[in-house]
Amino acid sequence: MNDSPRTVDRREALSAIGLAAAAIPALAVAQQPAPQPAKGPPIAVIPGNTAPAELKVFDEASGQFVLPALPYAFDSLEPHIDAKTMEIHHDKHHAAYVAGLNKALGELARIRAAAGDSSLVKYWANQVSFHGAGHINHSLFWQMMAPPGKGGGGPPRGALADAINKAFGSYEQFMAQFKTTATSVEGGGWGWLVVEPWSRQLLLIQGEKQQDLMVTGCLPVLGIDVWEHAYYLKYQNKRADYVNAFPNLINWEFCGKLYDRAVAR
Ligand code: MN3
Repeated sequence: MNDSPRTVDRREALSAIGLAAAAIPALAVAQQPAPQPAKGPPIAVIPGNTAPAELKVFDEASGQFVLPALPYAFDSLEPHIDAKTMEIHHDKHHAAYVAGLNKALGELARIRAAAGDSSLVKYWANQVSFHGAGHINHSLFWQMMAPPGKGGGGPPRGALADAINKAFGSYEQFMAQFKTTATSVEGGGWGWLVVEPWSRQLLLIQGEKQQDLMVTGCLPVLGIDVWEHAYYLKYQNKRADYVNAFPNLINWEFCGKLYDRAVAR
C-alpha cells in the first residue's frame, strides 16, 4: 500500500495473484482470440505483489496443471475435519481434477491437430469446465483453511471485515447466511463469498457441481466444499454440523488478501 498502483486489466491481475488466465476454463479452451469484451473498470496490482507460492496450480515448463501440496498436515484440521478425509480429498479427489483437466485439454489439442474426434469438442469442453473449476476451487479451499488457533478461526479483520459488515449488516448476519447458503446447496457443490467485480460488492452464492450457478467474473474470497467427500467420514449425513464447525478453520488472513486484491485499483 505504498507507491501509486499500476493499472492493469483483470486478466493480468488474476495472473498476478497466481490465478493464471488458464485457470479460467472458458479462456483455457479458447482456440482463437475472442471478441474483446467491454472492459470493466480497471483494477490495480500493488507493486510488489507476488503470487503466493502455495497457489502454483500450473507448471509453465511442462504446460501441465499440477497438484499443489497441502499447506499443513492431514491431521492438523482435527477435530473439525479428520485426517483421513483430508488425505482422500487432496490426494485422490483433487488429484483427479488435475488429471481430468490435463486430459481434457490434451484431447482438445489432439482434435485441433486433426488427430481426435471433433464431435467430442462439446464433451471435452464440458470436462475442462468441471475439472478446471474443481482444480481451482480446491487449490483455493486448502488455503482458505488453517489449523484452529494457528491461523484458522476468529473473525475477519481489516478491509474484508468492513466490507462484510457493509454488505451483510454484521459478521453474525453474514455467517448465518453463509452457513445456510452452504448447507442448502443441492447435491454436491460449494458455498462461496465472492467479489462481483463490476459492482465490487460482496455476494454469497452457491456453486452446484464444481462450476454451476457461478456469476461470471466473480472473484472468490471464501468457499466451503459441501460435496459429501468433504465431510462424510466424520459427519455422515449431518452436513450442517460440518458447516457449523467450518468457521473454526477459516484462514481470514488469506481470504483478506484475496479480497484486497479483488477490489484493488
Ligand atoms: Mn471436494
